[in-house]
Amino acid sequence: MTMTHSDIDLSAEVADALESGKPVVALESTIVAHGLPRPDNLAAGQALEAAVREAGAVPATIAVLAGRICAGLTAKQLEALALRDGIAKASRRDLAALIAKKEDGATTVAATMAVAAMAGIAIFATGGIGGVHRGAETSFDISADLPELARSKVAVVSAGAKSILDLPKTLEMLEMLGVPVWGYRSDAFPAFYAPDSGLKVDARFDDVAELARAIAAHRRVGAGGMLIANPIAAEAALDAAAIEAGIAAAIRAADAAGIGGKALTPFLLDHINRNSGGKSLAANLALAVGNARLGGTLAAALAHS
Ligand code: PSU
Ligand code: MN
Repeated sequence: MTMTHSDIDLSAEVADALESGKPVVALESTIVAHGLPRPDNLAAGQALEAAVREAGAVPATIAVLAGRICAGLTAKQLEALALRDGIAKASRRDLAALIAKKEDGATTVAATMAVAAMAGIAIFATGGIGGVHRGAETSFDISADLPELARSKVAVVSAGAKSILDLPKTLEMLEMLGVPVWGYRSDAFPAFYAPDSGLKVDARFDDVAELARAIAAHRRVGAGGMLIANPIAAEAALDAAAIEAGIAAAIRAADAAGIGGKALTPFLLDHINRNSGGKSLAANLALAVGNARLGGTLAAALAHS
């Protein structure tokens, strides 16, 4: 019998999978509620779950609903998250207040990792992680995703991070925090819409079984999580210079509007999406689905190892 956490409601399917050792992949809800525009965000949430299933694993989308942490949402719950206005963005530190006030929250990478670790889910797939923002040397704006990667024993499959962030500083912090950054079939750390940021991963894995063995080994000898970098497929990638102009414009608009704190990342993502004529959205969907598929494949390999 799997011991469940008293604040977490597992769906029947997720509970059954965890109990019987079947592969499970955690998915975040901030990407649905705050990372992608309506109505595509709902289709994206559904596509992520479908990709995990096609890879042979059970999806556990995580969110806080009326003060209960839910792992595994019904179709209706996912729909409400995607289509409702004003749902809170919940990082690790926000979970307790939402529980006490019986409120709703969409979980970020940090909060989703925390919940996955509590529920015993080893693999989590998303689009891109938060990190060190550009200008952090004066703003001190560094995502709680980075310390969470050092803390929770969860492998996070992502396409790297968007260059709304300072990618070299983000990788420096991951090194400092002892978080391995592993490339799936890539030597390069990807830059979300583009497969190569010009920066390197710590180790490259071409074989899923070998990568699953590394995850299992880090769970034994490491202290926290791992970042698996899965570059966007070449046919879905965008021109790096064109996307950089959109990112720079988004950062200027945020500066001009005085946007900071937890509102900054959603503001930048929305600005980029609105100004890219649908191209960034298609790429975002493609890379996130690719990550969900790899997450499912990895979870299956881990379960059978
Ligand atoms: N980057 C993306 N898409 C996203 C996010 C980041 O390309 O949806 C979301 C994730 O949920 C991530 C969060 O955990 O933004 C980071 O927010 P902050 O920078 O406030 O920590
Ligand atoms: Mn921040």
